[in-house]
Amino acid sequence: MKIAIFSDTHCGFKYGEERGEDSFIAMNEAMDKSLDCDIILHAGDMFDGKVPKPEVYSRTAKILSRAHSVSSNAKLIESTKEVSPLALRGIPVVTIHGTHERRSGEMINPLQSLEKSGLIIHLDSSSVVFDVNGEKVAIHGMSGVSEKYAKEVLDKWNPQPVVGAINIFMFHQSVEPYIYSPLDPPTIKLSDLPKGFDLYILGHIHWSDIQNLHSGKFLLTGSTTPTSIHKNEVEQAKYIFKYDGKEIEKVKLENQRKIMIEEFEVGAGVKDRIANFLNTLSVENPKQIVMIKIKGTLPKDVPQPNFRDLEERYKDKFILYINKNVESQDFEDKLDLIKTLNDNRMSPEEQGIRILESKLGQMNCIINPNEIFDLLVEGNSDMIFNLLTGKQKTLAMI
Ligand SMILES: [Mn+2]
Repeated sequence: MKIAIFSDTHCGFKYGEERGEDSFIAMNEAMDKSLDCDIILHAGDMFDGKVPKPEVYSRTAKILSRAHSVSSNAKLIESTKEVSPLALRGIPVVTIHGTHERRSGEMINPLQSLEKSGLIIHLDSSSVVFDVNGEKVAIHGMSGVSEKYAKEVLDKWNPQPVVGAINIFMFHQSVEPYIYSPLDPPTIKLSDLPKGFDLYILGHIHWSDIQNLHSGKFLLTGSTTPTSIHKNEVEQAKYIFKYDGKEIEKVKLENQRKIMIEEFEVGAGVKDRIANFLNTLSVENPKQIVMIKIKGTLPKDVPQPNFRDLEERYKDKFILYINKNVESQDFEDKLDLIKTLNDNRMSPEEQGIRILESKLGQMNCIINPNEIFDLLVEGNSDMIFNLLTGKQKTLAMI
């Protein structure tokens, strides 16, 4: 048997923007490389959003439907949930939903919707068993839940390995030491995972890793495309994985942008130093993602330097982010802000204004945050964008 595994395709990430095609290119390549397998597993965050645009949904559906046009030796023999025969055409695609797709209560998430269209099997604390050329493989899937309930949900479900089968446990959470956000700490440790499975597959975290766990193997799939970029992702390629019941093979995804992260100390000549560095980089196709992180702190009365002209000057050569989307310092600031907000017990509106105020302050913006906040609440984002970029000078409607 051969099982293809990938995850965190984030279809629709930055849709309509310069990187808007990247998620589809990567998922298409992942699908290309999976078509010689009997089953395809997707460990969550197929979509970047809970309610994907029809354009995003249909393009994702089209990629998935390619699995149905190729024959597979996998036959469903047992299941703890109802499976549509439509989902068993060609290579079955077995999925769980992730944090990006989770919706509350009775609301239908996009993976449940794909399942109703007969494109996938969606596991949510449920299991399916296939026969592949006389070998049995059982796939047990726990879709993403709030971290604080993860342990409880797992304990309540209490999945049991199927005797005589290769058993795969697939889930989408933070697990010590694979943590997405210190604001949302895990309740599951690796050692809490149920024993007796041959392969544990974890989505959610966007870099990849393989290690031994209990008497089986543990695979952190990583994403097929970078979203908020962690430094571990810069140091490794993106992969899909193929599992034969014993070994995990890594298959590298080729159509990826190079990513570069570079740090600079704030202070005199920082813009020249960044420009000198950018001039040493090669211009690639597709463009490299270059993340510049400005370190250090300025005295309170010195305004933050503005890097928009640099971004403008290099926009044809790189996808350039200066002091944006970089974790650590930026992230710690947010952490502090959220702690302060919690301590001060402000209303959501006050909290929103406070966050906006701090962002505008960083951009040297002189516009009153209260006024912009009201425009935001009204959904008048075009006008705000024009104000912030200087295209519009007053708050009067144009
Ligand atoms: Mn993800």
